[in-house]
Amino acid sequence: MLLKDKKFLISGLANKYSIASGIALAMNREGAELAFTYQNERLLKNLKPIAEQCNSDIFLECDVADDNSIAATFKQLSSKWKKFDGFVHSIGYAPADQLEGDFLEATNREGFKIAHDISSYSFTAMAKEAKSMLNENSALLTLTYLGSTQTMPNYNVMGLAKASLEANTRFLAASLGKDNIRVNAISAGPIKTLAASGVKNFRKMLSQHSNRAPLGRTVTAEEVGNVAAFLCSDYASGITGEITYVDAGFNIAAMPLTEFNND
Ligand code: NAD
Ligand code: 0WE
Repeated sequence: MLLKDKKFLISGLANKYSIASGIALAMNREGAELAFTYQNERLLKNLKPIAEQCNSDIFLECDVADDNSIAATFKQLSSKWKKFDGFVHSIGYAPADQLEGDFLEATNREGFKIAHDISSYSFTAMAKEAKSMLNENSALLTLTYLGSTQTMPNYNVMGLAKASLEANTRFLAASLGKDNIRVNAISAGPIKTLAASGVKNFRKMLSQHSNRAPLGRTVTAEEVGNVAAFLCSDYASGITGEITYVDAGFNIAAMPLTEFNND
């Protein structure tokens, strides 16, 4: 039991396919007590059954676009938990028109601002509000994607926002190190979640991934969850500011070996 006697707040669980859902189930399996945030009323009905599976009855509405909402969330949490051991930030968003077509054509000031605000600043904002309630040895975790360092069609301004989120992870790690709070990110391979469902040619991307990845397949939210549980546990006490890839090895392979097999 990696996370026995630890308490974590999970954000970004929109439905059972969410990466946050795989993370919650793995962390609960490892003994963590969990609380959840949800973006709006509409998503609460999807969250409840999974929270129940995790024996949690703490659901807090939190729209990370709004500082008051973030502050209210941690104030409400403090009436349940005086102290806790960290949170998982599994939130990303850009307006749909930013994620289609040529980068230079698609990107505009408002889309850029929203992508960076919701997908990167919100991690800092949550850390600010959580800090006074965090135990020593706490761990913060966020979810990023390869589009931060490599180009690809359509990911566009989200790539820039993920680059910011990864730098955010390092600067938060530097800032919170003196309090013995660790901050890490998981860079997950593509997974068919709600956020991916609107994306054009996503199925093609999944099959390209399987072709190039050394493990010859995609990854599951459960596999991401297992690494999340480790990074949030005391077994990872020496790891902070790190981006850990959970992508079946895709990021290390420049070309698929299968193309050149002679047999
Ligand atoms: P998802 O749609 O299940 O989760 C995205 C979450 O962001 C939702 O729960 C949504 O409510 C939340 N959100 C958006 N705007 C918000 C706001 N203003 N306030 C509060 N919450 C808000 O999709 P997912 O794929 O599980 O995404 C989770 C994280 O994983 C994101 O950061 C995403 O970029 C990242 N990621 C996803 C993949 C993938 O292929 N699915 C790969 C790598 C990284
Ligand atoms: O980070 C993500 C999802 C990001 C995302 C997706 C949406 C779709 C719906 C952010 N904002 C929105 N806004 C919407 O209105 N991923 C890593 C999954 C993903 O999204 C892509 C991908 C991959 C992979 C978009 C284009 C190309 C590849």
